[in-house]
Amino acid sequence: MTDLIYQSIAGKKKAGKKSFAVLIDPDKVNEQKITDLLDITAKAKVDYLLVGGSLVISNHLDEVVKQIKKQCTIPVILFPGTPSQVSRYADALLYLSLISGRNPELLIGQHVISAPFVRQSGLEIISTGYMVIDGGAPTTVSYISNASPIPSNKNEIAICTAMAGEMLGMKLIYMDAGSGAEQPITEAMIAGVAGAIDIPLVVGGGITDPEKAYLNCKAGADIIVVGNAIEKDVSLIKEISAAVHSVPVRL
Ligand code: 1GP
Repeated sequence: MTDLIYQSIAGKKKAGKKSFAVLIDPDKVNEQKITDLLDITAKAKVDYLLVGGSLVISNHLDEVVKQIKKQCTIPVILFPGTPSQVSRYADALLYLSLISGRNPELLIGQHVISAPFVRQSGLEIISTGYMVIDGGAPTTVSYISNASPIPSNKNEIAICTAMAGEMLGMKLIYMDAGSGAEQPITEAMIAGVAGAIDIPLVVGGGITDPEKAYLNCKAGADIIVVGNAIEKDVSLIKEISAAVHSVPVRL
């Protein structure tokens, strides 16, 4: 098993470079949509494609990933909401443990069940401390996970949770306000968490414009993830990517 994707993520962080990841929900795409999306993502110099969702109903994950791999060279990272969302055709998988929740199934239970076939997939596994932050409205992830999100103004809880995740050996922290969140994560919380950990920080949920993406990066996010907003307006891909990549390098 290689760790090329993680090396690229960690290398960019070390160089002070910010990255932009587009989230593709397999339920919301067909062949034509993927082709159109990939054309735009390649031109916009998107760094990563995340594939997954908290509730994937369709069963064409393999086909979606295969098509993406055939049509572009951007690394494909699985972002699975359930253990069944594994495709060996991807480049890597975020092995998410919901460290902000207190549901043992999502902390370790489902990992135990899925461990043999995750290993068998040969995918690069990126151990990820997944933290759900209250985004102002109940989202699929908070309902499905049956776990309360961290209140949006409790920065110290987020900071301590991320620190614990890092000390437990996780390689990434992913702070998520949930897809379509009404309020994205505050810059104050992002800055607090980024200042408390050395591992790369991924931020997503409810980011709908380039300004917010830029400010999140300045606050300390290393990778910005956007899904919902670009499903509605694909022209945002170019704008958000340009904003993320324009953040001055700070070592
Ligand atoms: C959700 O962080 C991702 O898990 C992206 O959220 O769909 O709101 O961009 P949006």
